[in-house]
Amino acid sequence: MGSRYGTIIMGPAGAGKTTFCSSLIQHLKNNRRSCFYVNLDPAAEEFAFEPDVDIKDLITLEDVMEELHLGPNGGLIYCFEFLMENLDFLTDPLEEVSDEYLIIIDMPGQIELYSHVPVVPNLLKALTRGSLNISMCAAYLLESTFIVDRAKFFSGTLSAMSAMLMLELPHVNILSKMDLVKGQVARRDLKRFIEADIGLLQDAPESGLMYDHKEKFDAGIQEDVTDGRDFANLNRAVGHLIDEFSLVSFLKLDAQDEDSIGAVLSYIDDAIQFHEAQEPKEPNDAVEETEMDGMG
Ligand SMILES: Nc1nc2c(ncn2[C@@H]2O[C@H](COP(=O)(O)OP(=O)(O)OP(=O)(O)O)[C@@H](O)[C@H]2O)c(=O)[nH]1
Ligand SMILES: [Mg+2]
Repeated sequence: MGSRYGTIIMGPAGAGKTTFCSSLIQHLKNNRRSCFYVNLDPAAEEFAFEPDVDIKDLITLEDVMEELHLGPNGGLIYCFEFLMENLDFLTDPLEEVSDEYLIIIDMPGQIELYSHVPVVPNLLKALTRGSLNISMCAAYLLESTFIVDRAKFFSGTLSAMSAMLMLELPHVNILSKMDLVKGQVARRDLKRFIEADIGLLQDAPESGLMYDHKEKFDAGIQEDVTDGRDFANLNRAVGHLIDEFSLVSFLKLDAQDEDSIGAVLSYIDDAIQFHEAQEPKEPNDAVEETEMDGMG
């Protein structure tokens, strides 16, 4: 069991990561819990809560792009490599954090970071092993509006799965911005998305996943190397891949809804065994007495 506890908030650009961090911090405050907020997005500008450690105090994306003539993505990778070379910047303050705190790490939205380059896995190894020994849960956010386009949804699901396999950490997948799809999707359909039901890939005429191709094929339009049947087979294979791992399901999140935040937090707490590590705040017998009073 770790001696420190944390969660790292990941997901594509604009998925609602920073908003979720703010709501989570507010929720922890409301429940008299302590948190330690780390911003690792070197391009982030505004925060509802001031980070306790901010990568921008070490390096900013703007400076890197200007001085090294890098684009935004190359610049971001450079920032992370620089962080790895100066890891004390992050690990020294974390050494001071005790086990009552929830460490919250806000990440940038470039998904290459989670799927292509080893910097994030290496960073997480440094945080979860050795003297820091942080018990860490990865939270991967995907925007619920993706549901409207099933191909987009499953492509997002694959990126969540890729992050999950690469990081080898306890992992929760979260469908964010649920308020935006409320009333637009039938409850039964929503359940299928929450469970990432692969049948959705096969019976989705409106998604354009295979019917568009099939129509063109039937009309003799040969613009692709594949025909509709190949495409359907490919979808089925991708579906089976997701299904066989049977790891991908989603928690629903509406960042404005306190109950929703509380529910997601309890999954994260369970995944890192936060509560098991907490010392009872009062002597045991005092707690028992109060319970007895309540029962009488
Ligand atoms: N309706 C709704 N909008 C949200 C919710 N969460 C975030 N947003 C909006 O989505 C936009 C992006 O939110 P951010 O929290 O900045 O997303 P991010 O993932 O941190 O974005 P990057 O750091 O740029 O990758 C903002 O305009 C938010 O106000 C939500 O639960 N509901
Ligand atoms: Mg952000």
